[in-house]
Amino acid sequence: MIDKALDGKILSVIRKNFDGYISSDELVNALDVSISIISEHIKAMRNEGYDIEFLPSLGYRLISVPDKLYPAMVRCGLEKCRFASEVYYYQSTDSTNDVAERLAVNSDKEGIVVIAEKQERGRGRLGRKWMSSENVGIWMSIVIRPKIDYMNACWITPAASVAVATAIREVTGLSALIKWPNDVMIDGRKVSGILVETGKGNNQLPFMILGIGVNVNHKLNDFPAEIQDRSISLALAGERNFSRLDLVQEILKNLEKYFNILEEAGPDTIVSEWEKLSVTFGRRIKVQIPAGILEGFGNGIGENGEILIRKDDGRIEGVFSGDVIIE
Ligand code: BT5
Repeated sequence: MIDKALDGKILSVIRKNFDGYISSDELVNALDVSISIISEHIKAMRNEGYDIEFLPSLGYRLISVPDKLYPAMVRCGLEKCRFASEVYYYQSTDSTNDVAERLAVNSDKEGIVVIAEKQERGRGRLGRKWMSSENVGIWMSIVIRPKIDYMNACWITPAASVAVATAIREVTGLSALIKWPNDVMIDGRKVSGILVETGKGNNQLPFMILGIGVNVNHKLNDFPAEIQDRSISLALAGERNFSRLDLVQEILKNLEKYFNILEEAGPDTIVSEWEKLSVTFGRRIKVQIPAGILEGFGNGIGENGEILIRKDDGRIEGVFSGDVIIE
């Protein structure tokens, strides 16, 4: 029986020496297990797509990792990140939010991460579908237990949007912007969506599930025809593929950063980052609300996370739920 946790340890030791070799003796000393167990693991890892070279005179060297979001790779270097305490991986599942919720109900842990290469029933808000093609995107849910009071719960989605847009900018250099309430856009098309759901555990402790979808290496045909004109992937925008692993890790690091700031200092930083990244700030927009359509100029975000619209009569109106349409 292969102990998968050892994969992560082997990876982090070999990865530290990314440019060089690590001898069998050094691996044995660092991991405190026998060389036969280590070589058995390395064989299994090669079968999963890791390219690990071995030269008898020098030892092991990591040449490349597979384009998969395996837990050992996601956690490598993030061992202390509060949003990567446990990582669960599926080739395919219904919705990572549902899996995360089942795990959260029986646990009091924060930072349980569920990742799937494909979702059969990925969802957005209000029962909408989220298209989750296989092996090209990030379909991930994180159990969060933010230490904030009820009044600040409205900042969870903006904080997550800032974290995702910032991570995309850092890894790809692309100009990702935020469209209220939960979209990340590039070139006016949606590249990422965020879905926050709440629940209560068997221990009565409340939790939130932060579901994040990012279109990474999709070609146009990976999107169903009905959303091709509104969607984009990072690869389509940047004209090259990007590492989903780098993006996942950067998103988790930025989530930790912005949630820590939110908890320690309140929403001011989230508001200013959000306004810097907002696609609607100062632009003419329409907002679809249950009562119809509201028109005006985007005027930022209010103190309870609502979008502010300056109407043509000069009055400012706040909208708490709806969808923004940019003219
Ligand atoms: C969202 O909802 O944007 C939230 C999406 C959250 C998806 C993640 S993936 C991991 C986790 N597990 C889940 O089951 N969900 C979360 P909303 O704002 O309601 O937008 C939904 C709309 O976006 C749809 O009605 C489509 O028009 C459009 N859409 C669907 N799939 C898309 C995609 N892959 N890329 C761009 N737009 C898409």
